[in-house]
Amino acid sequence: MTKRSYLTTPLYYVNARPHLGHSYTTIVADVMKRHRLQRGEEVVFLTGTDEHGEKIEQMAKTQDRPVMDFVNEVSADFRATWEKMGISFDIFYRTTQLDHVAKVKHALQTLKDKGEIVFREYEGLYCVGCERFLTESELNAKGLCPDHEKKPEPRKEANYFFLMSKYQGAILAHIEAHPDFIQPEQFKNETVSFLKQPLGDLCISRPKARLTWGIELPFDSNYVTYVWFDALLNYLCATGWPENFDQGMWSECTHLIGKDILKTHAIYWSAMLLALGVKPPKHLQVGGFWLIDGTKMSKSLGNVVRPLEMEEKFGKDTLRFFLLREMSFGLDATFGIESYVNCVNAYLANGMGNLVSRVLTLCQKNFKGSFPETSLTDADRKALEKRAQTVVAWDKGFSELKFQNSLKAWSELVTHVDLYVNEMKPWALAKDPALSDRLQTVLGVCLQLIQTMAVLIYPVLPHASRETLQAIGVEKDPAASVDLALENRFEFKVSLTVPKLFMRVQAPLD
Ligand code: ME8
Repeated sequence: MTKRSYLTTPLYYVNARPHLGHSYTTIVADVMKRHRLQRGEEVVFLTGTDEHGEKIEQMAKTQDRPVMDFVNEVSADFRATWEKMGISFDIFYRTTQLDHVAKVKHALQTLKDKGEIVFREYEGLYCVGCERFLTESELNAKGLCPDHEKKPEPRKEANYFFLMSKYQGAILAHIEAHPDFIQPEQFKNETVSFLKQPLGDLCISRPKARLTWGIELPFDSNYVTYVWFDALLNYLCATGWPENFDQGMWSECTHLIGKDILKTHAIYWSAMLLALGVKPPKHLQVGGFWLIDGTKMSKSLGNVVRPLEMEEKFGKDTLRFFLLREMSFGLDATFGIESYVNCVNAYLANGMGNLVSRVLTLCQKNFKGSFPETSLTDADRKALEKRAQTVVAWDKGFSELKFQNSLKAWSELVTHVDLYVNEMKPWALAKDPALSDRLQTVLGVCLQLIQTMAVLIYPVLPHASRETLQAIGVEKDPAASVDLALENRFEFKVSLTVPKLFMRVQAPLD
């Protein structure tokens, strides 16, 4: 039976335009999807936008625009950015879509009926500037709101609470019973230590007096739903829950997120699911932050890098390669144009691009289209062994979320072909007509190795992969099956034009 899986990114807030931080998580999901498709799996990939809440309402107000117009525009920008970057999402989910709103209300009513949601007075320190309650630890040394330099006022507000604290033990037990639920390990440990402290209940409503841009509570029209309670449900609703719940799809669900939203996913979401009688997702895979000058790249800090601009400047798919090569999944990494430029030049322009053009130029002059398997020498067979080894190392990297290791193994294959060419000196063989057969074999081995290199890299560099295969006359689609990577071929119709895969680039001077 075909293995099915379900991959999700966070739903991004529409109070800012897509930046490099968002694209990292989205690219990782896309690369994982393409990798799985090549291995015969069916994959549903969900991304989308989170469109309710105070931040968004405020942002629309500052621009003096109707909130719905504003969220439509920014959501469309996210969608268009991912489309232009070749992100192969299947579902683009918006929390303002009507079916979502209805399902969130259904979830709320179900939990209310089960006694999992209660009405309580809440007393705390309220900052009018922030429009929210602050905790003691958020205040500065003078006891003021650090953003507004004002003393927050004690206020009583009645709200609805989801009895999350009840699930503390059950979440811990789930984590223990499923050691690969939260990955990498450090985030599992962080969650466990957080769960060793007392866990409070979750306030899931906002009075309409201070927020209207949200989903109205089905049991009290004076309130709207807290944005996280609304947004997290997207993952489940997209599987057809509740009426057409595709349990198979849900049971193979992986959420890819950044570490900033670990608590909401590992704890709030797990508790919500357990209360609804649904198992938590199979995996929560947590990435680190892209930093600029030592701080997190974020819209509020204004230090953002736009993904499309990067691709336009440095070449198609180069951002995908760079982000996966540069960041060890789960740890922070620093974004720098210099390292981007070095990476493109070293691995793509001088690496893959140069190799393909070197071998193809030699083939155009000297390759007659085929070579017999029997002509392979021990040295050739040894050189070809690297293909299977690279496939194993590549897949191991993916299964351990160590994309860097996969890309390192792949770059070693590129270097390996270069060394094989240097050693076999096809240009010297070409000078002696008596060595013409040997020359065919040497070039044929290079083409077989290039075939492997192109098929393997497909999830990360889909364009360069297809162009390379086309140029060596391999008509099969690398997206369809990874078996093509190790398919032995003794005939290649090399194209008459050498593809220019990657240009050498320079960092802008400014
Ligand atoms: O949190 N480095 O949305 P959001 C790496 N709407 N990843 C980054 C990043 C950076 N500098 N900046 C952002 C929300 N990200 C909620 C989610 S889900 C039901 C609701 C990525 O727009 C990373 O994946 O703030 C992070 O978790 C996400 O964007 C936060 O996006």
